[in-house]
Amino acid sequence: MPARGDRFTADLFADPGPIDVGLPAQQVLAPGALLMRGMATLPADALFADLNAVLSQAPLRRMITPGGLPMSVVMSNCGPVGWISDRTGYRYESADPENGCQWPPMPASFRALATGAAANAGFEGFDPDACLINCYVPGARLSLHQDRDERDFSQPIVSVSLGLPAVFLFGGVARSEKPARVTLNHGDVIAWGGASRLRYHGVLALKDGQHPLTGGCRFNLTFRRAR
Ligand code: MD6
Ligand code: FE
Repeated sequence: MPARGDRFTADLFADPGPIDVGLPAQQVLAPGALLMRGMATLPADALFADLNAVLSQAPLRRMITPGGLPMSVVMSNCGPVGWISDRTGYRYESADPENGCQWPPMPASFRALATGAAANAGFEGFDPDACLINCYVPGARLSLHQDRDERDFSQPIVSVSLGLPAVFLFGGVARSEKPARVTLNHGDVIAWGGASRLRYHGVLALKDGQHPLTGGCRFNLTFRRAR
């Protein structure tokens, strides 16, 4: 005759079956590089509204590489300085070359997310002066590169993904190192610096899709301390 407690005991230790634990909230990609899944999901609507206001002042445009090729990603900037590329090279400029005006101010929503993400990743006091806005439509890609146009490599970079997913290539500090592939989804944020600051990285050609917030494209915001 079973004792009264057995029923409880059986339930307590019963196999609950498969549980969907989802993706890990945070993932160290390499020393100094932290992926924070979904960190920008909650503020995404506000970020996107602010993004559209910025783009009404400084529209997306196709920049030309120093080699003379048009980039497939269209870009703009906000903040005190903006990253540009043309036949004479890559650099930061305080004025938009399209209209000679200062780049639009960095929205408070952008800054708060960037500094919060940096602090969470161990980069306290990050004070970005540039936000590069990248827009990918299907087929657009970014070839393997290092971000090295900034003055102080002790400062991290914070990257925010909005809209369609993309496959991010995360390489080593040598171009020859085979990059890892990391899918970046809507709301994902990466902070990277330290030993990872000069890692090669890129984005594979965007796949077709529709996202409820951004439609048929992916936006990436990268925050830097350029000067
Ligand atoms: C992108 N990101 O995700 C392009 N650079 O669309 C970058 O080039 C990048 O995500 C430096 C740090 C993080 C990044
Ligand atoms: Fe980059």
